[in-house]
Amino acid sequence: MIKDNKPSILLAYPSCFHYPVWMERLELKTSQLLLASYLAQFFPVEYADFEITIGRPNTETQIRRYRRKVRDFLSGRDFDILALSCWTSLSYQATLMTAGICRELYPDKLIVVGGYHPSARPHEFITDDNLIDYVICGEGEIPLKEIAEGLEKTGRPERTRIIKAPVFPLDQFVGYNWELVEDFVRTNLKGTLANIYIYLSRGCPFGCSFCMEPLKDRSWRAFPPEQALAQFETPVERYRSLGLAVCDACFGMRPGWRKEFLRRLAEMKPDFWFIFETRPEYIDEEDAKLLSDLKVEIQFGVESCSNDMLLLMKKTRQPQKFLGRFREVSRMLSDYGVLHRANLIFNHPGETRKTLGETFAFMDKELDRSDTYLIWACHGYMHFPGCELDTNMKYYEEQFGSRFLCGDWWKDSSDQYESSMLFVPSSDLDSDDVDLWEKMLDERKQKMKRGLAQEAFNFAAKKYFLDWQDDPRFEKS
Ligand code: B12
Ligand code: SF4
Repeated sequence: MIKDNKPSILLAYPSCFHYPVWMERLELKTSQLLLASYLAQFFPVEYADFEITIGRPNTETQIRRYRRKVRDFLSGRDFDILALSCWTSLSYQATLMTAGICRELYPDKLIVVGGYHPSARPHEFITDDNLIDYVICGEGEIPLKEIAEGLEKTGRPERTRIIKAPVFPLDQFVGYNWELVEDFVRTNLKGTLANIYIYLSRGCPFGCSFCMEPLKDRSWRAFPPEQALAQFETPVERYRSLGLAVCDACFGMRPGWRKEFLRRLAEMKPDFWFIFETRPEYIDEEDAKLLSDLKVEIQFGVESCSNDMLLLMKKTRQPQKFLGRFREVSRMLSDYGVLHRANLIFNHPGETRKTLGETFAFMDKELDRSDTYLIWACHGYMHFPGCELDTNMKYYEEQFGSRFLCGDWWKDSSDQYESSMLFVPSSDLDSDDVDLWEKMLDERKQKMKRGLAQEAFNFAAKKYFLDWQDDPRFEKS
């Protein structure tokens, strides 16, 4: 029975199946906490995360155990709405299984799903038995509130309804309510969070081909700088965190906001690591100076150093300018001793030997320098649904001979990490040449170590390239 027209919401992350254990990340799901913090103003909300409490099942036996544990958890639990966060496509199978268990136990309870996969593929949640009541595409705050408010009157809809969420407006932003996860962190994570991932803004005006962000509202909305900094205080003190990563899609897009935020951050002199990802256009010398006294790592989504690839990736309309800016900013950050990382995606559809050559030629110029603070983070393209590339596969197949061999991998029981990369970027990089980028990268491994300043080398050896710790240059501290 719903009490005082305030249905209680169980907001759960169902975990993911068939994802390699070595990729295990047990971070707190802060986007889910942010959603819970908003809803908790109006309704009783419980936060659950089966990835942390049950694990990531990979085998049939582990999945049977998962089913049993979820059933035990839901049995006799007091909630009116089960809200499942199918945050990425990796959680598709776990979401359907958890919804199924809930339905077996409680034919009348409302089940809602939201997150990136439902936003990308809402129809995949429509089943013959109308297992799920609402599928929310986009930001969940407003639709969930409206659904909960109407529940007593309307009950379960006859058929699954797909709802396109309106943009969540800035004037309704609320800060993180850490009380909602206090028991959870104490019971399941020994009361500590070594790294905290936090969101201070939403929205990104760009439309990169491989990214799902453009499916959400593109308008940039941020907590005012003072309020943004206040979000750190509780978790850092309470959970003895060593690092705080701002995970915004487009950190610091507005110069006025960024400058005030960084000035206040510098005044705060935090003793934790501060990590954020941004674009080279959004860092200037004034920012670098402010950051130079802090423990900071800036990550740049450079993606490729080939003009053709950057255009194809829709990263920028002016690739030469973009790369020139990155080079300039990176050298300036090295001069100020600020650690920074360039993220590159290799084998994006359309990649050829020529574009690989262009990227490595750009890298070589930077690798020939000494005492740098630039770390290269290189990864092969992973195909996730919902981005431009996913809707335009035919174009890439016809234009470049790309071959998407992964199918709907999120429905399979093979290793989903490997499956999402089953893919040929172009007819030029088919067969044995699919791995050419890895070979070209291997040839540069020594240079990647040698060019780094001592501090940057130690940092990279501790965080990214653990085998570098065997290098005589590594200094333990
Ligand atoms: C930050 C981030 C991370 C952080 C997460 C930190 C954390 N603890 O929260 C880290 C680095 C750990 C990460 C890891 C991965 N990520 Co990531 N990540 C992002 C990123 C940049 C930002 C998301 C954001 O801005 N959130 C802001 C908050 C406020 O919004 P939100 O998360 O979208 O949540 C809202 C809605 O989704 C919705 N919602 C969420 N849950 C629910 C539940 C219900 C019931 C409802 C109604 C609504 C709802 O409401 C929320 C509030 O408005 C996105 C997008 C991008 N630009 O690249 C990718 C993105 C989500 N990541 C992606 C991927 C693929 C991954 C990895 C698989 C990468 C990898 N190879 O390992 C892993 C998987 C991690 C996992 N555990 O499953 C993909 C997912 C694509 C897909 N189709 O599934 C994205 C979209 C990037 C892309 N390629 O387009 N990621
Ligand atoms: S990759 Fe970054 S810049 Fe590009 S659309 Fe996604 S969030 Fe925006």
